[in-house]
Amino acid sequence: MSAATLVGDVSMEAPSEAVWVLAGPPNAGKTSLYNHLTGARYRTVNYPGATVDYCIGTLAGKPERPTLVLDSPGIVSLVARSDDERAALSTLDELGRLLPGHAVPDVVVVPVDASQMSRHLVLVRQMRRAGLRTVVALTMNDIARAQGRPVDPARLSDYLSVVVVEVDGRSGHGVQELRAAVEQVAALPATRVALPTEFSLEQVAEDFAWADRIESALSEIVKRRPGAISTAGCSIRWPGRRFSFWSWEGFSGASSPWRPP
Ligand SMILES: Nc1nc2c(ncn2[C@@H]2O[C@H](COP(=O)(O)OP(=O)(O)O)[C@@H](O)[C@H]2O)c(=O)[nH]1
Ligand SMILES: [Mg+2]
Repeated sequence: MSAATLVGDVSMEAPSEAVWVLAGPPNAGKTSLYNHLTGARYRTVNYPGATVDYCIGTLAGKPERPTLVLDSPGIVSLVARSDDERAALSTLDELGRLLPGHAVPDVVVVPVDASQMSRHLVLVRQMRRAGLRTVVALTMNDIARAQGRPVDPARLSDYLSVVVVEVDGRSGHGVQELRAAVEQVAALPATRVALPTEFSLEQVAEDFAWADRIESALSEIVKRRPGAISTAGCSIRWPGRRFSFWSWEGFSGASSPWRPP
């Protein structure tokens, strides 16, 4: 069997299928979401030239468009530091090597751990900058809530200009809403994807400062208005309504979409 061949009954020859890739830091909740989205059915797949295994399965239920869901190994940034990370990142810009007919994922679902926001947000920013269609699944908000600093998904969505859906990776609460949001984003026109090959120190510093500002702004809101944040369900900012989802202008530097609450 060639390295790119999927094991089992998942077809490789259906380019009409959508592909959603779960990508993000280790322990952010990727596999938990994968299990909820696919009904925990999976096949393993091996990226050509690498020893990294992925889980791949089909979106459970009866989606309008048949959809493959891919659970990839953890990454902390879009510039690889190891072979495993390089292989994981290949699913974002060289997906065709794994799934012929698919150049890039239709949507990248990024779990963001609400209890460790700033590191995780930097990755989301890099993904947006790379042109990837991204939806944030806000996980671990139960932990952030227990720590007295829950994250308001609606406000986070405003700051990021990305659709944000709160989910609980253990119970699956919010996964139906996540799925609906991802389907909407998947229907948007594709953009050119270009992953960075390196980062300048200035860029990294600026990205972290940006993420810290968002984290501080979110916790300021909790301090000023304790109990004001909706803690149930999810919040979705549908593309095109509150922001121009795919326009990147002003997404970095002085004209960042971040604004104080
Ligand atoms: N408290 C809490 N735990 C979660 C949540 N989502 C996932 N977990 C747990 O976090 C751990 C890491 O999750 P996993 O899906 O394996 O993360 P991955 O490394 O990104 O694939 C597991 O023990 C999950 O049960 C969540 O929303 N809240
Ligand atoms: Mg995992």
